[in-house]
Amino acid sequence: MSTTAAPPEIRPKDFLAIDHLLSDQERDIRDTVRAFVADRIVPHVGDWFEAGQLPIGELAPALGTLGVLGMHLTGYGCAGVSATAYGLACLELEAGDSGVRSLVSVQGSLAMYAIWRWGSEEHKQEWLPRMAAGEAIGCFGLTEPDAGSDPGAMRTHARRDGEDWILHGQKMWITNGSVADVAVVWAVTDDGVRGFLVPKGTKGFTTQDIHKKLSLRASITSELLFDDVRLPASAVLPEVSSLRGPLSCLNEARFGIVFGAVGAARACFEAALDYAGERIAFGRPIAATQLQQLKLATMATQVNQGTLLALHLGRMKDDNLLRNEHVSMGKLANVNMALDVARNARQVLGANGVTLEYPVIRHMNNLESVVTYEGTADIHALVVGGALTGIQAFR
Ligand code: TGC
Ligand code: FAD
Repeated sequence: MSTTAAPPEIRPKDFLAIDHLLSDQERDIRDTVRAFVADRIVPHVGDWFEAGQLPIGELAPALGTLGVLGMHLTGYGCAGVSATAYGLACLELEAGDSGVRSLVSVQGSLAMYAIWRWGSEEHKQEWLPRMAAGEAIGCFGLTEPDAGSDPGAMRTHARRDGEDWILHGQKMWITNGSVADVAVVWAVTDDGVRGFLVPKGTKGFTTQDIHKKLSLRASITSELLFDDVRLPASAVLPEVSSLRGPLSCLNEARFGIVFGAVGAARACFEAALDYAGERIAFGRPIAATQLQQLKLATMATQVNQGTLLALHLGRMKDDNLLRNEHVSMGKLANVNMALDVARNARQVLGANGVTLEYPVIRHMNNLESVVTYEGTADIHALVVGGALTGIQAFR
C-alpha cells in the first residue's frame, strides 16, 4: 500500500531502521543488556584487557541476575527466551567485549546446553539452577593440543574400571578452564565419544592458565590436565555417545557468535563515525573527506547486512528451520565482516586507533580469536562448500 507520508529520518547508527523489525520483548531485552554493558563493562574492559584479567567472581552473578546465562534454555532457572532474543543479548555483550560474550556463550551454550541436552535429570538439578544464577561456572573441553579443527582426532580417553570411569588426557585453549566449578569434558571411550562432568578439585584434575595472549585478553583461557582421574558412573552424560554431542553444543554457541560479531563490528563502526566527525585534519573534519566517507559507508553497509543476516537466522531458529550449515554460513560471513569493519575503523582513528583508549583495536584483536574458535573460517567455508556441492572436502 502506498502512502504520501514521508519515511522517518535516517538514523546513522540504525541506518536501515532494523529496530523496527524487533518485537517489544526483543527490544526490551536488547535495551536491558545494552544498559548493563554501558554501565558494568565498557568503563572497565580496557583495563581488564590490558591486565589480561576478567573479574568473573563479580561478573558471573551479575550476568546471572541480568538473566543471560542459559537464557535460551527452558526450566531449571533458565529464562526460556527466543533464539533471536538470545542472539540480541550476545550482540550487545560483544559490543562490550568478545571476552564477555565468550563467558556467556561458554556458560550457556556450551556447558549448560551440554547438561540440558545430554545430561541426566540429576545432572540438570545439580548444576543448571546454580549455573543460570552465575553461582557456578562451567567450561567445555573439546580441543586438544593436537586436535582442534578435527576433534575426532582427540586422544583424551576414558575406560571403565568396575562401575567407575578413569579419564586420562589433556584439553587445550579452554575458556574459563581454571575458574570453572565443573568441566564438561569430551573423551573417546569404547562406546564412542562421551561427555563427562568433572567437578573442580577432583583428584588428578589440574589446570594451567595460558598467558601471553594478544587477543581475548579479558577472558581466562586454560589447559586442563586429567591424570587417571577416577569418576563415578554418574559422571557421564547418558544421552549421547558420538561427536554429535559436542558438535550440537557448538551449533548453539556459533549461533550466538553470528550475532555477537555484529556487536563488535557495530562498536568499531560507531567509534569510527564519532571520531571522523570530531577529528580535524587539513582544516576540516576527516568525515568531510571522500575517502573516509567511503570507509564509513562501507562499514555501515556491512554492519546492517550482518545484522539482517543474524536476525534472519534467529527467525529461522525460532521457526525450527535452522540447520548447522546455515549457522556455518552466518559465522563465516559475520566474523569476516566484523574483522573487515574493525580493520577499516582502526585506520579511521589514525594513531588513536592503536590505543586501548578507544575500543577498536581491542575488538580487532579479539576477533582474531573469534574467527578461529568455534570452528575456523576455513572449517565453516568447508561446511558450506560441502552443502553446496555434496562433496565433503575436509579429508
Ligand atoms: P562428522 O563425521 O561430520 O560428524 C560426526 C557426528 O556429528 C554429527 N554432526 C553434527 N551434529 C550437530 N551439529 C553439527 N554441527 C554437526 N556436525 C556433524 C554428525 O551427524 C555425526 O553424527 P553421528 O550421530 O552420525 O555420529 O564429523 P567430522 O569428524 O567429519 O567433523 C566435522 C567438522 C570438521 C565440521 C567438525 O568436527 C567441526 O565442526 N570442527 C571444528 C571444531 C570446533 O569448532 N571446535 C570448537 C571447540 S569449542 C570452542 O571453540 C569454544 S570457544 C569459546 C566461545 O565460544 O566463546
Ligand atoms: P588447527 O585445527 O590446527 O588449524 C590450523 C589452520 O589449519 C587453521 O587455519 C585451519 O582453518 C586450517 N585447517 C584445518 N583443517 C583444515 C582443512 N581440512 N582444510 C583446510 N584448512 C584446514 N576449544 C574448546 O574446546 N573450548 C573452549 O572453551 C575454547 N576456547 C578458546 C578460546 C580461545 C581464546 C581460543 C583462541 C581458542 C579456544 N578453543 C576452545 C579452541 C578452538 O576451538 C580451536 O583453536 C579451533 O577449533 C581451531 O583449532 P586449532 O587451533 O587446533 O587449529
